[in-house]
Amino acid sequence: MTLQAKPTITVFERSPDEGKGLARDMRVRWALEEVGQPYEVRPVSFSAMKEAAHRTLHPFGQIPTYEDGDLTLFETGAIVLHIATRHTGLLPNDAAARARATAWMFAALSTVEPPIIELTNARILESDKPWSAERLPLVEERVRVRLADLSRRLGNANWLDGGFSAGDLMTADVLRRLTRSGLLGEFANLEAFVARAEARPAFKRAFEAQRSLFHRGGIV
Ligand code: GTB
Repeated sequence: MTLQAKPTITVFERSPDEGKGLARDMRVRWALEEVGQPYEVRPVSFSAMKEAAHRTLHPFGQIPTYEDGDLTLFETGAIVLHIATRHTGLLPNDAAARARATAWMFAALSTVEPPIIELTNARILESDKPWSAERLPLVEERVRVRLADLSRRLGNANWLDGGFSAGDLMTADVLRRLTRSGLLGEFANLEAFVARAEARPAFKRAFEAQRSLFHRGGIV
């Protein structure tokens, strides 16, 4: 495999979150910053995302994608795991601890994130439906159940399993989506966990990079 100097990621040309770092390129940027790997960014419009050229990179016509030499990846779990595996800094050396950190990545994506996405859908996409007000408390409760379990496991620890890992990065990024919902505020240790993650210099660099892209109007 030939590797180019810098990997390239695709991002929203103009993110609907207006620079709040809520789109999923944020976790990839953050992982790259944590390991000190410089990267290029290729902004993609909503229409270009659905065209054949982009679909060769991403079968579902979404962002982000990751290209490094002849390797192309989609799905942020796979991308962050690839970055964490190829560099030091995001996964422990001990094999068992490494496997547990990976389990937290999967937990973030397949156990914690789905009800949070469902909540966003319920609040935004379904708000005009006649059944929306009745359904919303059910969806909120599903999020609350996950947060309560996560909060119990985290307890007073700084991170989920020892030192900061890709599992914490993924979990914190997933939880960030909730900061304006009020739900995260019900769990003081999770709120502190997200604040601790956002205080990391790598997070700040990644956040600023995506924010400045939005404020420059998507043109790099
Ligand atoms: N499972 C995939 C992954 O983890 O990589 C999900 C990728 C995904 O959902 N990508 C979204 C996308 O490309 C952007 S992040 N959507 C366009 C489409 O499907 O046509 C989701 C997102 C979008 C907007 C906000 N926001 O405005 O706050 C937050 C998150």
